Amino acid sequence: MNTIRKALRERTVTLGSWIQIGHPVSGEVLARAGYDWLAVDMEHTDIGYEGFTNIARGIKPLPVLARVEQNDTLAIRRVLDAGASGVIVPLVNTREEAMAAVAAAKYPPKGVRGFAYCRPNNYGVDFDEYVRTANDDIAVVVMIESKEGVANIDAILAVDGVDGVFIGPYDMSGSYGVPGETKHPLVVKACEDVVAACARAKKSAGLHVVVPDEAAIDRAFVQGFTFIALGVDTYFIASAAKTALTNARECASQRS
Ligand code: 3PY
Ligand code: MG
Repeated sequence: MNTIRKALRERTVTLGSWIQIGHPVSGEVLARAGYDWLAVDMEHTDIGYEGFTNIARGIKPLPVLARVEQNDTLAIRRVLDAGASGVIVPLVNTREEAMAAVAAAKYPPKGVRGFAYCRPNNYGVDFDEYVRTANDDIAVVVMIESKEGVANIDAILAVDGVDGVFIGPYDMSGSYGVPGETKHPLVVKACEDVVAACARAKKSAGLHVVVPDEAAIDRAFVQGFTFIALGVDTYFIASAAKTALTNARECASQRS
């Protein structure tokens, strides 16, 4: 079983980060920072399959997950064929949607993933071995980011093949009528309900700590999340660039 699926199933803490820049350099830089895994966001960016494949090449051997653009059989198949260690599937609201995500990620008879010579089976050289192990290796994480998803959380977690869930705090806040207020009591309560359901189902609870300040990271640990994405490559650049400029302006004003 690949390290990321094993960690999800054993509920061990892993720390990842989030890629929205469609160039391999961003993945290389984050991979060398020592994260346990990286996720490439194909839902909210212009990163396509070619971009994903090139980023995955730069990240290797670190596990790379794809946040696919939607819960779609072909979208999931294509990132797995490009070498994703697993998928993070947005906006999963029901048991049936969770079942569809799992089916897309698994070869028959468990699912409907189509067979092909592709990057993860060494373009066919290791086809038999890959087909034998892929269903056990590929991680499936479904995103809970709506009121409906929270209401159906037990049924979603009961789906065989769902290795964990991942909360999208911003969409969650929108769904509860408090857009952007990720610390609003309604959103906090929704997160707590999801974590409690994960504990009951013995599956991993994940969170994207989009702005990873110390307080937010601590809150994620206290709440019981084990699968945690820290920041976004674009946000890291923006915040470090701003800090450098603020420091420089402060130095300049003290000298004038
Ligand atoms: C959200 O906050 O909705 C997200 O999808 C974060 O990744
Ligand atoms: Mg979202």
